[in-house]
Amino acid sequence: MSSRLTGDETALWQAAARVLDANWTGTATAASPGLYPHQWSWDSAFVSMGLARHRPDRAEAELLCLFRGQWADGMLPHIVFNTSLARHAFFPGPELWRSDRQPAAPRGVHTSGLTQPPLHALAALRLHECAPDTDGSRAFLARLYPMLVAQHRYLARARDLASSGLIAICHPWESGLDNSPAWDRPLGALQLPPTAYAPGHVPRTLPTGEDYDRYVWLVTLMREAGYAPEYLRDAHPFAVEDPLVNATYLASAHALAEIAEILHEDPAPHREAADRVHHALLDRLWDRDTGCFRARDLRDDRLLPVVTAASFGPLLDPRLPAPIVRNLVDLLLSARFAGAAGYPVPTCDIQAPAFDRGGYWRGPTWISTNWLLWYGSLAHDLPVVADLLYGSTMRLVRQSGFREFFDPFDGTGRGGHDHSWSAALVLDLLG
Ligand code: 9YW
Repeated sequence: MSSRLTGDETALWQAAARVLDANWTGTATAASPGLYPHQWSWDSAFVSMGLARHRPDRAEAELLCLFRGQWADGMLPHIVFNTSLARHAFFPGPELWRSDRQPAAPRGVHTSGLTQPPLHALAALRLHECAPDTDGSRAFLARLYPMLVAQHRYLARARDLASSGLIAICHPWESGLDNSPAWDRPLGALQLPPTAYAPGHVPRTLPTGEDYDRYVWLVTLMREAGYAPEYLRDAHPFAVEDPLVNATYLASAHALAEIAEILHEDPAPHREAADRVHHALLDRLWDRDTGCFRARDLRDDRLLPVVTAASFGPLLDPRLPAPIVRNLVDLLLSARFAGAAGYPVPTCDIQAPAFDRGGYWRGPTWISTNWLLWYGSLAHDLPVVADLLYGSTMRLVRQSGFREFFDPFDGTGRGGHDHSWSAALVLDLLG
């Protein structure tokens, strides 16, 4: 804990550390007690950044435990199941994914067959930057580096479905913003067979109903195709290039280059990869007419209409041209986002018909997306935006605790309590 914290900040820091201690399972951190009892991929990246400030040993263990679930082709799954829990602690559990039947999946650990935003190299670099023991942390980086390289190689080889330089998500869960209104159109276009919904699989949390049937059906298709890259490229009905996912990919490619330098490896391939994403983001996802980034549906090669918090993701690109940064800042501060929300940043354009202030990723403010935009704002030397996001995030947790998400107008906490990334990212923000 930093010695320059005020008394109030110290209390907040200690409360956040208590949440991470309580959610530590002995080998990793449950994403949310009760609600999400396993290890989620991008949650773990965020959590390790918080643990780096509190328990550096656990920060390293957290990432290594997650990478135990990495498949032989480099795919880092979005859930690594805690096998010591009851089989039905969470739906969908291992029985939906059947990773045990996939030759590339690791033995002795059950995982999902999807990815999530690849923030892990960025997290690993942050761990190193705040490590008290540089030699020990360099050894940790050396251990993780080949796994991170394999993760990025998988994404470039198997997920650049349009050979555009951008990676595609093949399921809304891969975006991390599960029920974002951005996915309404591609989900609505799916032609589900009447038997697609498996009775008895009752969704246990938001979102529910028809969307959930679609989520499960998409997983079934991927599983039946053996999660094969050729199937994803040629036949899978959901394929979208998302600005936030690609921005995390780009930021992590830059982080990989820095890690390579620390380890005296060649950083050039990682810088070239980041460069490709940089150009492709501008060529394919920047919508000049409306002055923002949008996701591209690869199945009809059109930009998706709804503007969400993910549209600001490219702020994570340190080379984003200044006029585009200005456009994004204007939109972020406008009445469509921060300008009308007492507790920014809402996950969806407030003026969009799909906006829903309590609807999970359809409107509420989340600490994870706030942190990403805060981090991007710092890289572009935007202190006003960075202070706004920092202040809003601190007010949310002071008022409502480390909740899963929050009402963007009055800051009411919603969803799970003691959510791990909410606590971890507050530790990172407090520094
Ligand atoms: C699900 C764990 C996960 C996050 C996702 C969020 C939610 C639940 O919780 O997903 O069914 O997978 O949407 O981003 O990683 O916190």
